Amino acid sequence: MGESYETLESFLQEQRLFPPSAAFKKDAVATAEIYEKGKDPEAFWESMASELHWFKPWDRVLEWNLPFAKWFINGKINASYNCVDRHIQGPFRDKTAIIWEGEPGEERTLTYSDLYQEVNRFANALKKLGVKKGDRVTIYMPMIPEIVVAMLSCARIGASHSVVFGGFSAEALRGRINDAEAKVLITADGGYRRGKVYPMKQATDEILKDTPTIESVIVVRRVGETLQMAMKEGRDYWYHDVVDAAEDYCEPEQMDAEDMLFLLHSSGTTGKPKGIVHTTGGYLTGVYATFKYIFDYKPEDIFWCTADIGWITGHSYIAYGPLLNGATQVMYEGAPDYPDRGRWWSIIEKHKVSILYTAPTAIRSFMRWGIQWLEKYNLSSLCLLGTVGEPINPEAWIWYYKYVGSERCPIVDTWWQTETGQIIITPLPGITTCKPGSATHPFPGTEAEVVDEQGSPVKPGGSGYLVLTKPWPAMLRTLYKDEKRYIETYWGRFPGKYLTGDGGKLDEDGYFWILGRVDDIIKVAGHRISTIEVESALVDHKAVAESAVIGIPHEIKGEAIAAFVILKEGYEGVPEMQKELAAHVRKEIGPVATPETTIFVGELPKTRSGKIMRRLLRDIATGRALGDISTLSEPGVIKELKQKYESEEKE
Ligand code: 7RM
Repeated sequence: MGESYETLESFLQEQRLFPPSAAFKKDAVATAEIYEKGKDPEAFWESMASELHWFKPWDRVLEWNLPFAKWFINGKINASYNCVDRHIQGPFRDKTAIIWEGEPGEERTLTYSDLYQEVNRFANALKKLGVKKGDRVTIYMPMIPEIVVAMLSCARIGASHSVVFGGFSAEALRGRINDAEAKVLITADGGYRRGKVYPMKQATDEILKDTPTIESVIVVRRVGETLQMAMKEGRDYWYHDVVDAAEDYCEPEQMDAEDMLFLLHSSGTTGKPKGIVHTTGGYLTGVYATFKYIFDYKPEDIFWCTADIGWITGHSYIAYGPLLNGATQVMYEGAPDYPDRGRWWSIIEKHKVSILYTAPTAIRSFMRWGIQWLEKYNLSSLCLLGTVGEPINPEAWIWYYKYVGSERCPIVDTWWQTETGQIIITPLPGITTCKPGSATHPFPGTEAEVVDEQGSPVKPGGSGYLVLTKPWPAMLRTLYKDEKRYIETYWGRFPGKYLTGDGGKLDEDGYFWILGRVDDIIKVAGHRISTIEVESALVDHKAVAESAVIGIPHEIKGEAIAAFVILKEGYEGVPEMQKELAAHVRKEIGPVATPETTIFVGELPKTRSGKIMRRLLRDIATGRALGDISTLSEPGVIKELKQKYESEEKE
């Protein structure tokens, strides 16, 4: 970064607080009273819900049978109606909903009425293929407008969508389809990434013989001629064919507030991903309100969330939050460094993006690439910046503030999870004085604590487990077909408190600082991966006897995956084996789960009861002094490991 780095250094020395500017405050959507209102959560969320369209209002706001919440009891609502129909009846009829930019450079714009037409027709097409209220539909697609259309079309007819991240492998897709028992799969021929075409439909063909519930496959033509694939008669349909043949209008189903809107699989602390269940009324209310106030949304804004729709961030802040608010948003298909490292900034300049929502890992890449890429473009349209996915290091925060936002744009560091559905801990621009690295305070109408081992709140200055102490509307309702795991995972540790799995610190001023996961989940470039999932994939390989996977700090990705592997008799820990195992993990899970380092070892450090001591592996991998090893069954193991690791590092 050369010269600019020195200025940045001095900037960091300042330890400034970042209060909202007078200019921003003047027109801010959220004003200080919002925290007052939030003190009565039910009244607060009720007033938020009443800004949406309901076919029938609710009888009661909340029924809290710990740990089971029901919001907006007996209310009837439809998500697609709220995202689309509601707007085309008013002045937003011809307002742009989605400005889509494909990686190769093409551009498509969909107004709210375009979206309305497309959703109605595709919803009818799904019905014609036999999809009914209560069914599940799996969506495995690149970042193209049809993915939003597909989600809203499911919602329109009362089917739950289960989106699987397009970067996951077909194997991972299979597991998720079967868990959801999906009737239909919606996919595309392929997508573009870094100038290359990758096949999707063709990849799914390998696994479709093992997904007995799938009756039809609908394929969007994204790439065209270049991809060879077979369309199976009576099972596979082209999206454009079924949409063209469909009727124009589809009556939206009147869904109960507590009907399942979607299922989204997320890594947990076992090898099997959890099916996180989100329902309709509360979820829509939560994402509607948080989008409006946290992003200071105004009708003329151009919003851009850079996440993939396959993750919760894309569900809540691409598919639902912006559309519920009638916002105009940018959607981009590809990589940030294609055709060059200025791509994002060119998109911001071209479409005059005013709100940018991205992940710390991306910011760190841009820091590394240098400010010359930003300087070529006019970024003066930006008004507000957001981050999500992992803790943001103060240096990256300051860089984002200084170089992307020109010290003009507030930054909202938003903490939340697949399970929370909506942002929970966040500044409110125009109100909150920010401290770089702190997600600051719970959103109005939500409540968090940092507690010690006994579950008692820590004093200011203390650290411990981050828990949520009141139900919130977009909270997960259960784990799909696994209520027991829901209760145990989230409510088993501290009675009456939702366990987030994150460590937290409360500072002297009452600000929350998120310290990262305290369980076996890691965030690799913001993607949520369970170390156990990677271990299961590794031991699934014929050469592997045992493995232990940990997250290690990584400059850009935040965390990276390190795998310790014991090979079976007759296999050798050679570089080819490393490559083979990496390829195997990519096939089983997807590229995001590929180990950064693989170390072949003879033994793993275990307690006398046989548990792998990951803590020691982490100490070794990070070069830290070894913690307590008194419970180790074979203390000699650790010496060998340390030597092995250090010699690998040198290579
Ligand atoms: C939205 C999302 C959830 C986990 C969560 C944290 C980490 C997310 C922040 C953060 C520090 C943040 N959903 N996390 N946001 N850590 N500061 N602003 O990422 O289900 O995929 O992951 O992500 O560990 O528990 S997720």
